[in-house]
Amino acid sequence: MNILNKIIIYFFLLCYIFSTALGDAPISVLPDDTNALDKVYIIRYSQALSPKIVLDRIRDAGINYTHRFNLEIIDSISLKLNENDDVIRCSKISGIEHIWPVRKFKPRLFTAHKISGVDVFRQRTGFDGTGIKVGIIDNGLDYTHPAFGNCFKTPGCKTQFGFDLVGNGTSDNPMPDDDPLETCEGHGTHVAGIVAADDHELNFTGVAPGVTLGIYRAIDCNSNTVDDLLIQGLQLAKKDNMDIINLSLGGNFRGWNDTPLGIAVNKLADEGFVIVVAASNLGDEGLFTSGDPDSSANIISVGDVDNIQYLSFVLVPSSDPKKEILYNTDHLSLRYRLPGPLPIVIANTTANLPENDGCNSYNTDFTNKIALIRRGGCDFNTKISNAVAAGAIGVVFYNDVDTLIRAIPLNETPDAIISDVDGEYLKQQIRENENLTVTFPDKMVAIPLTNAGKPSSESSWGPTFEFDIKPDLLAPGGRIFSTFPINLGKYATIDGTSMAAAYTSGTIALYMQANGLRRGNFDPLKLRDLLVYTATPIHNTTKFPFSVDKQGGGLLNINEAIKTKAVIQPSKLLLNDSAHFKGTHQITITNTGNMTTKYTFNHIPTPSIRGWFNNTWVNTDSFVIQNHFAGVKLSKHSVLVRPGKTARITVKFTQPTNMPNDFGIYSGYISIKDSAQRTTSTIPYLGVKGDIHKIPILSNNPPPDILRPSDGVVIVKPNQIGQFTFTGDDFPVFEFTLNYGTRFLIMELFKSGDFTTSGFVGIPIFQTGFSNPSFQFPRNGPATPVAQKPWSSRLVSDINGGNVTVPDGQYQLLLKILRPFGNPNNRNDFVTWKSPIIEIIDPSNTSVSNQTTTQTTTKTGVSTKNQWRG
Ligand SMILES: *[C@@H]1O[C@H](CO)[C@@H](O)[C@H](O)[C@H]1NC(C)=O
Ligand SMILES: *[C@@H]1O[C@H](CO)[C@@H](O)[C@H](O)[C@H]1NC(C)=O
Ligand SMILES: *[C@@H]1O[C@H](CO)[C@@H](O)[C@H](O)[C@H]1NC(C)=O
Ligand SMILES: *[C@@H]1O[C@H](CO)[C@@H](O)[C@H](O)[C@H]1NC(C)=O
Ligand SMILES: *[C@@H]1O[C@H](CO)[C@@H](O)[C@H](O)[C@H]1NC(C)=O
Ligand SMILES: *[C@@H]1O[C@H](CO)[C@@H](O)[C@H](O)[C@H]1NC(C)=O
Ligand SMILES: *[C@@H]1O[C@H](CO)[C@@H](O)[C@H](O)[C@H]1NC(C)=O
Ligand SMILES: *[C@@H]1O[C@H](CO)[C@@H](O)[C@H](O)[C@H]1NC(C)=O
Ligand SMILES: *[C@@H]1O[C@H](CO)[C@@H](O)[C@H](O)[C@H]1NC(C)=O
Ligand SMILES: *[C@@H]1O[C@H](CO)[C@@H](O)[C@H](O)[C@H]1NC(C)=O
Ligand SMILES: *[C@H]1O[C@H](CO)[C@@H](O)[C@H](O)[C@H]1NC(C)=O
Repeated sequence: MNILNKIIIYFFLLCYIFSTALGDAPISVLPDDTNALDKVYIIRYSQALSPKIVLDRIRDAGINYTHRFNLEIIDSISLKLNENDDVIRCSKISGIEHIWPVRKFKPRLFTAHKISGVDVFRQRTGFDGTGIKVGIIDNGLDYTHPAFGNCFKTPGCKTQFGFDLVGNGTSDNPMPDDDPLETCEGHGTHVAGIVAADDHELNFTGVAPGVTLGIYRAIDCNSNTVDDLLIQGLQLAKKDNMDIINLSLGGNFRGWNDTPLGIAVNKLADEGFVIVVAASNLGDEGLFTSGDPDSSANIISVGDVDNIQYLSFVLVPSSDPKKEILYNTDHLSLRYRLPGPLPIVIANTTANLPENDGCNSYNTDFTNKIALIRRGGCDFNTKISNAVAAGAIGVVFYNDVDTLIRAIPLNETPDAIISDVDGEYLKQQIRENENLTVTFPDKMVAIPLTNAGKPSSESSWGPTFEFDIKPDLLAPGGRIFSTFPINLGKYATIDGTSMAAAYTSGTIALYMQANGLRRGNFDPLKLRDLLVYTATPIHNTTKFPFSVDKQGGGLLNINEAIKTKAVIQPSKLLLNDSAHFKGTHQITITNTGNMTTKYTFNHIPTPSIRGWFNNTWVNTDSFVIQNHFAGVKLSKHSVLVRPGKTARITVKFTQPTNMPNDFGIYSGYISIKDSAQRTTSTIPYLGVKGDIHKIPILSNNPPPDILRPSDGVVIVKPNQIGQFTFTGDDFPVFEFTLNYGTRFLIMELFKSGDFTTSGFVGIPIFQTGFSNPSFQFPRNGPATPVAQKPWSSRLVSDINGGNVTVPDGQYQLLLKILRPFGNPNNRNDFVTWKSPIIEIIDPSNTSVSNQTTTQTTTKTGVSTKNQWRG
């Protein structure tokens, strides 16, 4: 390394200097401390070592720890340490290569079917997934449900593998045991049902009822999980030799994939496992909301489409056994826990009901009765709690407007909603007969959905920060009926990309069985490609499909996947942004059929999506959708290909001419019609209009600032002075808004006004006990406007990697953010911000400053302003 380079790195990546000079392992800091488990870390070691050697070295260094898991697939262990600074000591141990805090996830499981030809395929072929092993990493399974045979690991049982990584503990303090039975929450039972239910009671089957299940319980009863549990789940699924591994976390939009979880899923995909991951459920939050690990390159990321219909149920009043009142519910607990007949009472008998019926506690006694309550005024759960407190065993809501809504949120108490008209009818019946009862018979009525077969609103928009097309495809996920733990109602109807991922896992099982595929005898990436180009683009209007950015290849289509005899590479054409525009692509098509065929090529454009206005990302409802299309030139319009032969065509794209350079997305498909097989493949393409490198990655609206949590004072102006004693809440919180994800962000402290080496003081040690560099921030946007980093102690790491307490005095923070596609060794690739002056004062002498803090503004509601979505 030449001297100049050394100096540049010294200036711009001080912490790297001490990592490389002293061999310390980099410690990644999370963008938000609230997402980390306290003092729990994933520690990656060099491949030559083993967990035991590393644990010995850590103990020999005098560090106390509690061992959590060995994560061999990523050459790592996870530990809980005793002291904050133990992590810094760990980073100095030889053989340790990287340390990550363990992130907490709150998978958005329930942001609340029959489409895509699976029925037809099963009827026609008789395939049901027999012989294929599907590993489900979720929150367990109520295998006592008749749909799963009330068995576990016994001969002939559907569930042959499994483990409980959480046990009677929580994700923070797991107490693993052998039995992944789950009766507390329901998500795992629901997705397992979508894959594999075989229920003779309601004649309900999952997509592939013949598969063998492996159930790895890694999410606790409060719907929390953490990285190391999920990775451990992946590892067990690998050990049990699952063919398909399915994982879902509708996470925060980080769009990067070199997190521990991202590394783990890519590794398993490389080893031949099919990994199916739910796209995030952030569809409302605009462009670039692909998550982690669903942004990983080699996995199948699945978004969802709404079902064509959903199931309503009926209740019958004793006054008229022929009267069937339709009710909707997310889970069928009225039917299965309270079939009736049960007395029903009007909860509030006041004549003119206020808006907020049931929002306060009752004086009446509803013991062993169903309470009839009007909707409105407060949330359903509040009303249910009040009714339950008065003794009610179930609640029937009636609507306050003239419709029947699809569902009400899940609750432990059996509940349902009926229309306002039926509500008034029931009230009349009760007034006429104080002993009126209702029954909840076993009857379902299918109600069509208006958005049937269209992409669901909750399904995230891509692309990834590196312009990959994600999701890869869509599958049914909106309003999906499936199994549920018996004690929670036995069946439920739920929405989400999780359901779509489960649906895809089941469909892949059918495909694998039909083609004799097993792990090891095929390339999962080629299978992913096949599913992408045989998926069917979903049309919004008769002319145009929805943007590729929403639907990837389109709706999963097993019949096309089975039928096609075209092997096409690549399955996605990535055009990048305007600065790195890649306009020329070659497509190869191999005819694996036994007939000569003619392939005919066409261009199907999709409307452009713009979501960046006034220097900020807007939410999806403010998108501008226009007919800006790429120009496409094909080297041939058709080609004859004999059996076993390969054709090549060249596609030359030009960017849409009339589209502004404001980071909008243009996209479309190249379709390939096969005359002999009568199949059509579609290859999605996508580009970003504009130069993302030039995006103002650090927003000036709002500008970065320093916040004092104790009084909400915000210090913004460059020459302002913020005084801090670092006692109690009196410390600075750095706030900034990122308009794009960054791979690398670092904060350094300098003596006020001196940003040279001589002014360098150190790198602040943040709450979780260690210093920068911080990797991989997501972008901000209306839903998560600001990133915050609280610096709560006076500690910084110094040039030797040791810690020092900053003496009283005046300092400034330098925030450095690597631009998109920037080179961390090039100073010009960083955007920087110099903070207002931070004056550290002795708490015993609070009047040392000669200058008073001026021009401050006060923020209210500080703590609510920046919660990263979990
Ligand atoms: C480790 O824990 C033991 C027992 O709790 C304690 O005696 C010892 O001082 C601890 N060592 C360190 C380095 O913290
Ligand atoms: C800082 O260093 C001192 C002495 O080297 C050590 O006692 C202390 O535990 C360290 N604290 C942190 C947070 O690293
Ligand atoms: C977990 O808790 C249940 C109920 O309290 C108990 O029956 C079971 O034995 C516990 N399991 C383990 C492994 O401790
Ligand atoms: C399930 O199917 C069987 C045989 O087709 C039929 O007899 C039974 O009534 C069905 N049950 C339900 C709940 O539809
Ligand atoms: C019942 O309605 C009356 C007004 O009509 C209201 O004052 C009272 O709070 C309601 N009771 C409950 C428990 O909501
Ligand atoms: C309701 O039931 C109670 C108790 O069984 C009985 O005393 C009362 O007469 C009944 N009321 C009517 C209207 O049938
Ligand atoms: C769907 O088409 C309608 C009518 O042209 C258009 O207004 C709307 O923006 C389109 N939606 C999407 C998501 O493309
Ligand atoms: C061609 O393939 C079809 C279906 O794959 C098969 O039925 C047929 O026998 C094959 N024909 C020849 C000549 O191999
Ligand atoms: C951009 O800002 C201008 C001026 O405040 C406003 O009129 C316009 O509606 C904004 N555009 C969008 C898309 O928000
Ligand atoms: C405060 O004023 C004194 C005397 O005027 C000066 O020596 C000192 O440096 C000042 N301190 C600060 C923090 O500005
Ligand atoms: C995989 O699919 C969904 C979505 O990722 C996820 O919620 C579920 O837990 C996973 N398990 C199964 C079988 O699908």
